[in-house]
Amino acid sequence: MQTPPRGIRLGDDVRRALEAGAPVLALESTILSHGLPSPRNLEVGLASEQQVRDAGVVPATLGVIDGEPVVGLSPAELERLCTAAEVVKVSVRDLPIARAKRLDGGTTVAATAWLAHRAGIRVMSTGGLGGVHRGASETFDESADLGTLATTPITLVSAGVKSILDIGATLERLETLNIPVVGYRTNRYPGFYIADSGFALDYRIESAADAAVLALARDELGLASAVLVANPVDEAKQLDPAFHDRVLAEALAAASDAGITGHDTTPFLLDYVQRATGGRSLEVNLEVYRGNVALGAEIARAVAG
Ligand code: PSU
Ligand code: MN
Repeated sequence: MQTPPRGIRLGDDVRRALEAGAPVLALESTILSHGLPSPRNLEVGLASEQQVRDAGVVPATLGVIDGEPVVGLSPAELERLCTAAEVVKVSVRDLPIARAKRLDGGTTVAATAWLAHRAGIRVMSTGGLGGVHRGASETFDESADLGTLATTPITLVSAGVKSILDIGATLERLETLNIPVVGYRTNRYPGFYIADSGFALDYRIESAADAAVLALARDELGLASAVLVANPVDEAKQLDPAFHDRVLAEALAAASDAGITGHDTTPFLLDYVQRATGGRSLEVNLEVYRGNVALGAEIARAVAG
């Protein structure tokens, strides 16, 4: 591996694994700092890392500590991002600001993918991707995840985007940005809490090995886009679709009433849905995430060959 880029600190396990060409899986931390309630967030952060280790892969949870981007947070650092009062949500545009101001931050999919790629990591798992927000034709609110993934060659496992977003528009933007999306054993784009968002996918893969072949093909062509692997939750474990639609409508109305906009939108809606479903959506969320971590670890092994 090339020397780690300046300005990024690698955890010891991660550095050793990358030097040895051993499989590493990158994990984001906004899902912990801003997506899940405390103390579940820390439990999930630690359990996910253990799940990755049990699969024979080195976990690298990314975050920003005192302004410094860290690839492979220590347990104490993970705890700090899960519990500290002042933890900002750090996307790529926030990295220089966090550094200059020495802030602590949970990294979004965009910032995590970008940093992980710079560190030499090839596979990452998350819960749900950011995307195009409803009403974006007026507000221009589209997650920086999309633009960043267009130029960051990593393989990313997610369960699609949450239905708080405009899923159709998100898929259109992914196409425009030349980002390949494949369903894992499905031709339907998953809707995070539900296995089928109602949108079709053109392509599917059947195995982690297929994902590795796809990443290699991208590399051989000299393309820089991420490869998105869309991994649906088990239908038996999904949120009831009718219940899901009802809560979603309420959450969107509440956000509008409260005048929530910009980067506060995602955390607000997710928190609303969590409370309005009495924790049921949280259980599905965690199930989805476990599934994505498991598949990401498998793909990390396949990619490391
Ligand atoms: N979607 C989720 N859960 C999350 C996020 C997205 O289902 O926690 C987080 C991810 O870190 C993602 C970010 O990268 O929110 C997107 O935020 P924005 O729309 O402000 O770019
Ligand atoms: Mn936004």
